[in-house]
Amino acid sequence: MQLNSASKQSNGFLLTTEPSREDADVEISLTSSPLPSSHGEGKNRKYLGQRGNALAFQKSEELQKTLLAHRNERHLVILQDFPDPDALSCAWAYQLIVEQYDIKCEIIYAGTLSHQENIALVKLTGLPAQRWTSQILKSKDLSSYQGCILIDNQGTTSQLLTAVQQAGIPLIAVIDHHSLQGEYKSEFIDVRPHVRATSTIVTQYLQSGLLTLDSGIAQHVKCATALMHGLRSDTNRLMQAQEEDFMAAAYLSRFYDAQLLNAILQANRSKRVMDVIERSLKNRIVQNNFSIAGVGYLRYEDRDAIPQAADFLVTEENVHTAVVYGIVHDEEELEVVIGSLRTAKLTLDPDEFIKEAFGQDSTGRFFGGGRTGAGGFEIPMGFLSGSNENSAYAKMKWEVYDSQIKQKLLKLVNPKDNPIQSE
Ligand SMILES: [Mn+2]
Repeated sequence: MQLNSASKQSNGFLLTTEPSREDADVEISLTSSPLPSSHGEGKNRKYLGQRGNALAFQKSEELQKTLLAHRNERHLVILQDFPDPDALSCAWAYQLIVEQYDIKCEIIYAGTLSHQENIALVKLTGLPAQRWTSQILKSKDLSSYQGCILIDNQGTTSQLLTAVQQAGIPLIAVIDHHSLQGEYKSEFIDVRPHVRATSTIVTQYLQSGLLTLDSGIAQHVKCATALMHGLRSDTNRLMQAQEEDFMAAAYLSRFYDAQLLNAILQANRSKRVMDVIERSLKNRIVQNNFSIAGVGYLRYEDRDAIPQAADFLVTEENVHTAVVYGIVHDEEELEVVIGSLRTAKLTLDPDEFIKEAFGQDSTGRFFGGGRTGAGGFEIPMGFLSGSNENSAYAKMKWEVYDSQIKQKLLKLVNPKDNPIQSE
């Protein structure tokens, strides 16, 4: 129980609640605060005493209040179906934070850990995330949970949220850095699209006292390492990191295990992932600095090959944006078109681009979205799923989707094909 360390800081919070996001550029020197600082909190303040801190403090205080109101409960942290290091590490840190409030939370995802680095991250750190397939979901008594939390996603990329909401489990918190995807009835919302990684947001919670990291505790060291990995992976190895992200990384550098991080990063790609990258290279078309590649069918567990192929295609000279997509199928003949966008063009907003290219489904839900530098989309194939025993049929089906997606993308890529911009 370390509640007091957080509550002692409430004076510090109050000092900084007036400036809002617009004042993020104003430097606030928290270190000159005359308030008493015990337990080395003064040091923590120094790290946060830069731009963006006011909002971070305010949100940490709000989160603390929310957690106090939910003591002794059981919660579910829902991650995207294919969780990335940013999501996994933040969920873990969140779990450690709420433990202090006697809240038990389980970290769940519906899909699979696809990227070799994610598998290594979970194995090497013992990260407590659980895969809930539809069968497992059915076997669970959801009435034993009093709340759910979305971290590094807003439910649009998770199959689990619908079931959880149907069970009447209220949304307690949304913590994310993707653009706001809709209106949420959540007690606590911290969605900051200008921050490059959710790991930065969660590290700021740690810095403001919601959990005092201790390098003597192995779990803390592993969690800090996971957060460092999450932060690096969402900022293209810090190359797209901004001051706030660097400040968070600087703080984590006091606790993380560099050797462990290195071991996670050493994980090799599988042959099948290499094959998808090869297909993306062969199939790509380059127009107006966009590289577009359909890679055909791939297995569910190799899904992460798509963003990895996009990461690779965007490195070609004269290419600023890459889009790679394919039809991903699971064991049960369920098929979905999945695509990834990577861009180095600062003026291209992946969220806007994907929403404009693919639009919405019949319920008004967009097929995808994005964050700085990256985006993704998922188009369910519904009635057309499966029945690929006949290879001519499978080929035809792929060609239809391939042409349709290309047309939609090329409308935006070639201004001459864009009726809005012609003449
Ligand atoms: Mn993220």
